Amino acid sequence: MKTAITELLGIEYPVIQGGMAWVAESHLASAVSNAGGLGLIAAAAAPAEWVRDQIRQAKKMTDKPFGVNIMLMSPEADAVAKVVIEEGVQVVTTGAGSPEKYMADWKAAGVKVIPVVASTALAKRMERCGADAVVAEGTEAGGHIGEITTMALVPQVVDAVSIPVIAAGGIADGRGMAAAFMLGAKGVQVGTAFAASKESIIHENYKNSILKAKDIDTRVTGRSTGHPIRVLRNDMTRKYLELEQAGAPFEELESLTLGSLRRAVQEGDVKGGSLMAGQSAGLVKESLSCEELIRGMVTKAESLMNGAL
Ligand code: TUI
Repeated sequence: MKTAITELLGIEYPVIQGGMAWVAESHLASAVSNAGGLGLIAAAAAPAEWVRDQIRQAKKMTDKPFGVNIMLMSPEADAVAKVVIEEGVQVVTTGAGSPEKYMADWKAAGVKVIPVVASTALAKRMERCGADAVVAEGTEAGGHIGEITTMALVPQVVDAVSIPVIAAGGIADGRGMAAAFMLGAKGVQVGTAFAASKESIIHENYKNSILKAKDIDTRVTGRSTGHPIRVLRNDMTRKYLELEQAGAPFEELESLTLGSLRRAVQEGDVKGGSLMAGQSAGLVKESLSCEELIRGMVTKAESLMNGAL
């Protein structure tokens, strides 16, 4: 399946993995890359040396291209921005901010840069400062989100820029992939379905929560604090949303979520943890290998499009 994204990244299928904090580490990233997509290691708020180690681990497990996702609100972002250059990482995706200040150094080092955007304004700014492509991420996605739906955002970003656009948010199968192509995207970013995949290292409890989730089971915490985060509903979100509704101070809300993603991923705390997941969780019914997932998506999308690509 050849598109501007497979050509840009030198990969077989136009499927990139979401940069999921605590979830997207070297095993998952190398599995996605070995299956013909683009795997990503999520730097999240981790120390830069952890990211370096993960890059080296991934290189041992795959000889295909993979990338690093940099969360721009992290205090380690400057250090991680250097590590990706030092380690010869081929692709960087970014989230939760604008990567403008790193762009010149990355471009000079030959790193392909694909910022995740949630608006046409940021997409245009990213194109102007040299981005190779953008991920247009709709509000259906898990984790930190924007306001606009994938269906409305993707074609508007496609019209706003001339670089290739990757659609994200709510895509977990070949139908979503075909729909994304119809909106003008040249690739898709998939998060939740990879988090639930066989190679994903997340705790079984977290995986099972994704597999059991129904369409209406996600909630958005932190709208009032300016950091909206989509997660699966549980005791934590019930408490959080009650407090948020009652106008609780920022510190009290923060105390509920501090360390909560790590507790979900590593300890399987599905009651008090932050089970970040997108609205596509209701579509994810079994834990497939990354290869089964990608092959299945691509085969279905191709048959739906009937050779239209
Ligand atoms: O970044 C994500 N998703 C994430 S990051 C994350 S880690 C985190 N944990 C706790 C609090 C905050 C973050 C979990 N999930 N997706 C990409 C994304 N970026 N979605 C939306 C945006 C975004 C939003 C505003 C990008 C830029 C932006 O404004 C930047 C500007 O300067 O205009």
